[in-house]
Amino acid sequence: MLLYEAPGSPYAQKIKIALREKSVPFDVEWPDSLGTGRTDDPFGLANPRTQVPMLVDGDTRVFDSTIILEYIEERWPEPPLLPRSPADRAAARMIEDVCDTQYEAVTWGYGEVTAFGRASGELAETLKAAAARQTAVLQGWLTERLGDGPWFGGATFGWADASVAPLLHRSVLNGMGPAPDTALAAWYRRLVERPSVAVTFTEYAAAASRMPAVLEAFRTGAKVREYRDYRLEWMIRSGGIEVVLAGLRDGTIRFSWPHA
Ligand SMILES: N[C@@H](CCC(=O)N[C@@H](CS)C(=O)NCC(=O)O)C(=O)O
Repeated sequence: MLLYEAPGSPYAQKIKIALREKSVPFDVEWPDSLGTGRTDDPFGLANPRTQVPMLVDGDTRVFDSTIILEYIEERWPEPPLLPRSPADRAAARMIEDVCDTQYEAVTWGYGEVTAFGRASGELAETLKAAAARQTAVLQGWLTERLGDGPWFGGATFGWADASVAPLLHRSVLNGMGPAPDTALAAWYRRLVERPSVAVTFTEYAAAASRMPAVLEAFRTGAKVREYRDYRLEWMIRSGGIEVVLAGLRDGTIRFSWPHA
């Protein structure tokens, strides 16, 4: 089984954590064409959206991390990542959805400023301040959902924990982690001890050595950043419409498939 991924992708990390929790062996490939929108290689031919993660299981090809997570849960039911009761299952899925949409967009937007250099001076400060405010709101919401339990699903690690993990980790690395005396901070300390998570985060850290080449590919135009749905909205609502307009003018921003 093959997982197309990028080690820094929180969506891919969620899937790797889930596969490791279920002890399912898999190979990974970071497609060279990622970020180009090209559809003429095996990755692009199998997934016209040209987004990672994408799972190849024999003849089955699955894109979108939520659909992949559902596929994994149904194909390898043990140990289950979703809780049993309909209400608890809905709670887990809501946490995943908030992480995949609102929370991911905040961490991505912060990276557009700090790693990809999309803004400088006052605009950069405005965007970073928006990211900090929104991160605090989202972490407050997650803290309420966590309650007193060791994990989001209660006594056992599961679906919601795998979904929150990559994003809270990114916030911590960005200096926007939860205050040390909070339940969310205690959850994070438990989380990083978990083997499925520790390996996944180690792979993310190791990929830092490849980031200069990736950034250079975006600088030269070999790759073009995809501004899709929540990410585009984040940039505009946080005060960065100039970033979007400049990116469109200069050809350093593209939208999602279909490109016609
Ligand atoms: N909704 C998708 C989003 C996946 C996504 O946006 N992945 C990013 C990497 S974090 C990607 O592959 N972007 C394509 C590109 O930048 O060209 C999912 O949950 O899998």
